Amino acid sequence: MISTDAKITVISGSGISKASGVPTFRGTDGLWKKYNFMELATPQAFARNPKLVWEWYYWRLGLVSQTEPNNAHLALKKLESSGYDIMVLTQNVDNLHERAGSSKVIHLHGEIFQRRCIQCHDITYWKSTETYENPIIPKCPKCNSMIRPGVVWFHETLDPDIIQRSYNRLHVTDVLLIIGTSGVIHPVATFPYIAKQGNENLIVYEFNLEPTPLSSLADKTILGPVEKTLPLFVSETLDKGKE
Ligand code: BJW
Ligand code: ZN
Repeated sequence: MISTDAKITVISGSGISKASGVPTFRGTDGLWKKYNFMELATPQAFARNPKLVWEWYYWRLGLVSQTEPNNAHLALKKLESSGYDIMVLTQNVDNLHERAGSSKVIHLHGEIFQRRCIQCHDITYWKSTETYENPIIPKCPKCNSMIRPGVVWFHETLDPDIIQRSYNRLHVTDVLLIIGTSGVIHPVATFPYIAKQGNENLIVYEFNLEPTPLSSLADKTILGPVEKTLPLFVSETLDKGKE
């Protein structure tokens, strides 16, 4: 039972978007089985071969733009609509939480629809009419330098303001839902430990197909596809709230 005045924080990963058709990173059908992250998801890779990196991102932009939120994203929105204070800290670069209607979403690893100039750091977004069929390297309209995807690659630090806002929330959270993440990428892998520090009453639920390194910290790991397990969990939570 989750009290109706509880602050709920979600840490989500690519597993929540799998049923929408967005590939995960690790595992047998993950992106890193097919693609080498050292050649595609590091600043060094972009400096070496920006065209290759952009080709990969155009492919993913096309893919993500065709997807819809699934029942797991919608279940989180249902919790919010029922009056819960819920904040989503997502590692995902897709916008499926927002499209499902969640209003408090922090993108820890950036956003795939965001573009950033490597020189003047001007931020722009892809147009909703874009078809991603012509993978040219975009140029900044302000300074004519190369534009890069607005995501966080390996070896890059997360935005300090985003880290601070996440910490502030983790320190006051009552319930933590860890959803569809392998829990191996730092610094996000440490977030559940930060939430636990000095917060003995914190309740942690994990949703995944399989146990992860974070399972030992969770009060309960709910195994199974999150697009099925989370709607069930939310319905039970809301039903109990009414009793
Ligand atoms: C389902 C499901 C279903 C499937 N239902 N479940 C400290 C210690 C050790 C290493 C480091 C450290 N600090 C930094 C590092 C290095 C590195 C790191 O962590 N490496 C690890 C390999 C150890 N970290 C970094 O580089 C970070 N930067 C940093 O810390 O800066 C400081 C620094 C500066 C200079 C030098 C060194 C450090 C940045 C990390 C950025 C990660 N970027 C990516 C790409 C984003 C852009 C893009 O998308 O294009 O982010 S990598 C990729 O992994 C992506 C994800 O957000 C992230 C996490 O993956 P996620 O979401 O967990 O997906 P999977 O595939 O791993 O897991 C899916 C899960 O879902 C699985 O468990 C499935 O079972 C489950 N699942 N279907 C339920 N239907
Ligand atoms: Zn510029």
